[in-house]
Amino acid sequence: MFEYLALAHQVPEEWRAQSAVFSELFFVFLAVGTLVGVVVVSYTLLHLYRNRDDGTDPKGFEAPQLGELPTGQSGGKSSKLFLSFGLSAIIVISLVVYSYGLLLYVEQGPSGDVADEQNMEVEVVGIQFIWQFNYDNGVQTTDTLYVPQGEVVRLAVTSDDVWHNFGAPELRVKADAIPGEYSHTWFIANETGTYDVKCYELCGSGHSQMTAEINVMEEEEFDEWYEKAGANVTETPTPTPDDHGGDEDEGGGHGSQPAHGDAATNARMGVAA
Ligand SMILES: [Cu+2]
Repeated sequence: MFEYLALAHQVPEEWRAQSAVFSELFFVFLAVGTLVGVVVVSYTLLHLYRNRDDGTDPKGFEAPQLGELPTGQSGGKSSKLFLSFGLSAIIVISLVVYSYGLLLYVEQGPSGDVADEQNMEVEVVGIQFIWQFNYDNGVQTTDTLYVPQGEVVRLAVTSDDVWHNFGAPELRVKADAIPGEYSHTWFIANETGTYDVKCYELCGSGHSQMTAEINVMEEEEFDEWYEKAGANVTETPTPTPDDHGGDEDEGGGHGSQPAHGDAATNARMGVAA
């Protein structure tokens, strides 16, 4: 629950990861909801007790009249009513403004000079039933997206055949993969390691096997891999969706995968065929 507090010191405020933003939204809504709930339930219980039927005649009790707002009454009833309306309005409007501001940030991603320098864009292509990743330097990988730690990774997600949905739950990343168009999203991974990717749109018989992983590497390690892989690329970079050729992996990109990736890729290809 307090994950976002721990993350806050690692990256500047305007650089917060989507996962941190969503954790904060969740925490704030949970806290406000709990507080309001406790107040409302306590108030209800208190009045249940105070106005219990103890056998005496309730003197001075003004029952609410159907269809009439108690505006004409002076004192307690009407002011309490409008106080509760007012408080509710303030809480709801504040939450709307607050969430809208945060969600705008999630839509656009970090901005500013630093963010412009330290970001990379990868094209993600969903193909029955694999995920393919195309980097700016022409490198193409299948099943594993390699990214550097602590950098803004922008994804342009599309599909080569049917509708898919690219999702990495731990990073709070999710984007539709629709043929002929691009969905844009981004993430920052603050810790190295691997994160699961799944397809979240039923896309055919191999849907459940349409998985991949995001491998977050230390920056130097990533740069080394990126350069090495880039040097092996002989074909023209940035293939158009028509170039993907269905299940067939392209020559240049295939060689760029680390050795352990090949076995997994071939296994997946077997499934897809
Ligand atoms: Cu799919």
